[in-house]
Amino acid sequence: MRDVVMGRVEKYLLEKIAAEKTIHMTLIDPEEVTPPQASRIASKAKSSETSAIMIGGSTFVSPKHLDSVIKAVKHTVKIPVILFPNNVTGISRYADAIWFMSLLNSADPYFLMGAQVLGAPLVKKCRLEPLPLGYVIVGEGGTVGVIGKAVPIPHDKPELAAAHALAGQYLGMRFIYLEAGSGARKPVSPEMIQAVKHYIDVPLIVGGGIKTREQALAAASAGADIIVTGNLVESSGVRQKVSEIIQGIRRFRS
Ligand code: 1GP
Repeated sequence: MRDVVMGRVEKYLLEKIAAEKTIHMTLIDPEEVTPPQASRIASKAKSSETSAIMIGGSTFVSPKHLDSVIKAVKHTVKIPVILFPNNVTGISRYADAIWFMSLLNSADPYFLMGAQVLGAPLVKKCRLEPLPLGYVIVGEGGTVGVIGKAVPIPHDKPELAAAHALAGQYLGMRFIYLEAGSGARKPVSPEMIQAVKHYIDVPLIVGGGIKTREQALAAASAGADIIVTGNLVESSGVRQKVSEIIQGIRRFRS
């Protein structure tokens, strides 16, 4: 049997988390930007010390546009570009890696294993590094909750989130993502992050509705290994806004 070798991006993420405790990633929704805009956002986020760029959204974007956005970002920054696909159409050979994810609380088998079966051969053909991820939707769930036919976990049921996350880890997923939905009014609570973190050993990603330094500090202090922000970079002042989130994370580090 061939050993599963850890890829370059996973190694980079694990080393960064080990060195910095909590890291930040910037999510760019290709539907919301032109390639030059994506490139500017990536450059500013990088200068504010974001660790990687994630690219994906909840609805459809043309493969050609997705390719152009990724190429523009790759041309501008040297940090990893990781696909965050909502479907098979979210795959592009120009990225470095892909969150190879299953929506653990979807009621639709397509989002648990159907899309993955269709996408896996393409991921291999594109030589993308797959990062096995258990994705769990919490609270309002937002657009992704509707598209993914999720049964979102209520904010006041941290033990349910922990059970989902642990099941994901036991199935071999090497990252768990607690998602409150892009633009969520209420981000994942520190109590839920803490409960999940207590159960699992793999890195925990938290995103959805995080907009302030204090929210970033609360998520990092509760145990988030990776904090993702997306909406924040869709308006002006990207550098300042990402810097504030990273200041929150730093306050936790120190
Ligand atoms: C969405 O978790 C990400 O998938 C980021 O959410 O856009 O609210 O920052 P925001």
